[in-house]
Amino acid sequence: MTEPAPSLQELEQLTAQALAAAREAATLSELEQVRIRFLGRKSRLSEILRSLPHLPPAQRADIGKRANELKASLDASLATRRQALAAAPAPPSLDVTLPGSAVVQGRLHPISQTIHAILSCFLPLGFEVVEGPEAEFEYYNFDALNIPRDHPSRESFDTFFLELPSSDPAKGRLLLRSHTSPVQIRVMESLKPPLRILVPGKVFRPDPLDASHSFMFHQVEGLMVDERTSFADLKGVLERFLKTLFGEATRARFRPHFFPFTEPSAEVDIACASCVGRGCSTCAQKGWLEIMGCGMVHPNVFKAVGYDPRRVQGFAFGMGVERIAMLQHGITDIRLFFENDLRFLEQF
Ligand code: 2U9
Repeated sequence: MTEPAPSLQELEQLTAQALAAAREAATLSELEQVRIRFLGRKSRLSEILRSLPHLPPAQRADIGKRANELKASLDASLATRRQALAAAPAPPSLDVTLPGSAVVQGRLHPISQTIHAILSCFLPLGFEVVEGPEAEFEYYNFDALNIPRDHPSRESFDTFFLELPSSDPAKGRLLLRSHTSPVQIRVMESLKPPLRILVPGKVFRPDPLDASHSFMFHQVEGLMVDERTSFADLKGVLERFLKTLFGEATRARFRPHFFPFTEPSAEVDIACASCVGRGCSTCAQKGWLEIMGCGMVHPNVFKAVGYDPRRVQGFAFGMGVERIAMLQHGITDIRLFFENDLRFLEQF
């Protein structure tokens, strides 16, 4: 390919371009690119210098002189710029003066926070935390807990059956557990007394969804078994728990109740802190708030796990976590916990 004939005008343009590029190079590697572009073997200047012998003698002297001047002045500018860049401190790769980007900090769901608060009340009393499966055999959810097939309280819970073949047909079908109590049965089957355990977890009941009911909620249950565990121990432990969770001024009362798995059984109320017993909307004008249920473990439950009810006694208790979290925070609708609305969750 024949190149265009060089002219003095072209050399002037090249000079201006090359010197500007050398001045503007911001790093040593940019400067090297400038050198290659304007002085390299494939550069226009090298081409011009190579073409000198073929130029008419009249132009050769002028073009040759100007081309060599360009080469010399570009060499000099590159050298000056190279020295300046080498002496300058390297541009910082991290600008510590820039404003930082905020770290979005996560937090525990309010229900998890309340579960932790409940568990930590019992840990100093020697209780340990155990968890178990949410899909449970009928045997553990009902029979071992003294809830026989024809018991009315069984009918209202045995709905969430799983369409899975049971891995142990002798223990019945599989269903979503209606309480965490089957975990205590599993623990007693594998450990000898004495034991003190706490069982937090999700439970499932066929309740229609409204402001105070959900088909899924959380429980914390507890169980203590020893050779001489009495109802006095039960009262002492639960009164300590309620004072630790709700404040030392908290007063509790135990009302007789019925549960199939405990005998005797009681429901536990605390004096309403909002109205101090006078009656208000929080306590439905009763002055007392129902907080939990409890009782002495039924002898049939001990028999089911192979404990001798003449040698050991125990107490058990259970509470709904959402109800307690609602009382702690003044929340009036349980559904808020499960909607994943950050405007709600970020308040806790
Ligand atoms: C075993 C033996 C006994 C657990 C107990 C309660 C009383 C109770 C309710 C509170 C509100 C359930 O979430 S709720 O609706 N629970 O009142 N639970 S005694 O008794 C047991 C558990 C396991 C082996």
